[in-house]
Amino acid sequence: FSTESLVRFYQVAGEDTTDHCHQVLDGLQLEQKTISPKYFYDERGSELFDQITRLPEYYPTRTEQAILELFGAEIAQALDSETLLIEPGSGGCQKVRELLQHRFPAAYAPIEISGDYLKKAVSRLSREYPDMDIHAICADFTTLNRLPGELDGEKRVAFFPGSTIGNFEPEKAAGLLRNFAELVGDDGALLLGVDTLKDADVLHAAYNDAQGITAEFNLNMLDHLNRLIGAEFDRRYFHHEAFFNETSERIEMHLRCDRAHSVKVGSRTVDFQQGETIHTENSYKYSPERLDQLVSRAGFERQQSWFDDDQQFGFHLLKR
Ligand code: AVJ
Repeated sequence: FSTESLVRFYQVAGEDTTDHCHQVLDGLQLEQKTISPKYFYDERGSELFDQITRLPEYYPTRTEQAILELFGAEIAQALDSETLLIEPGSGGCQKVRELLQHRFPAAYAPIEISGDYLKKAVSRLSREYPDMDIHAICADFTTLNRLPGELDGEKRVAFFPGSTIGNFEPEKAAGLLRNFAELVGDDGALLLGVDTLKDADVLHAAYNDAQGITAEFNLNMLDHLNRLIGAEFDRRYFHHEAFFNETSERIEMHLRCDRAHSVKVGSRTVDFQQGETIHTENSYKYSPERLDQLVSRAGFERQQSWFDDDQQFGFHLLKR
């Protein structure tokens, strides 16, 4: 008799050619300068994102939470035949608790790139859910396409909340979902949390909050890169911009340069014109039609959906 569940750790060696300096320089060489949103998230960035999720204007996180609170039991029931729940990018394993409390699933496999974060989250979970097996996988979920062999026999469902899928351009988003399809196998499923296409003013406000936290989050990327790759960005020469791109149905975040100057990045110098921008993030908002397009491109079928009353956010159960 044990009061802690069985925990296994898997360290999946990534192609650690993640040379951040080269990646960043490649993006700054483009006609439209671009830096990946993954560089938002140093410790300060994660803290700022946490603050964003509690802002009055930022509806996605609290709406998603409300849907899980309202329909968690029903969702867990719909997934009842699955035995293993996989969560790519699980972070602190907070959201999944809304499913776990309904005694689902028998086994949980969080996939998280930060090993320390993963270990802490999992040791807490194992005490709270002593009956559940935990397979903690330390890996980059964007490149992981198979699970440790011993998990092959389980019937698998992936959980991908937070509208993280919205960060990926349509082609990449379909590729990522196809990757998840491989992870869950032929009779597997995917529970996907997606932000809905809605009134442009509501979207605009969510990314231009009155307290300026989103602006700080955006600018913090420059400080992060200064530390990470020894760049010499001066944040005083840039300001936050976020707008809804109607054609692409996405929020775009940019850092706009207020005066011409040059920035040392590693061994190179990057020139900035006054008024040009660094594109730091896309956040796609999905209409039902666009979502179904994406889902079918990835080889899934939408089986069931759960929304809040205003259809601001949705969870979608996708089957192969
Ligand atoms: C974590 C990608 C879902 O796109 O809304 C919040 C990130 N950026 N405010 C989003 C974010 C600016 C967020 N996601």
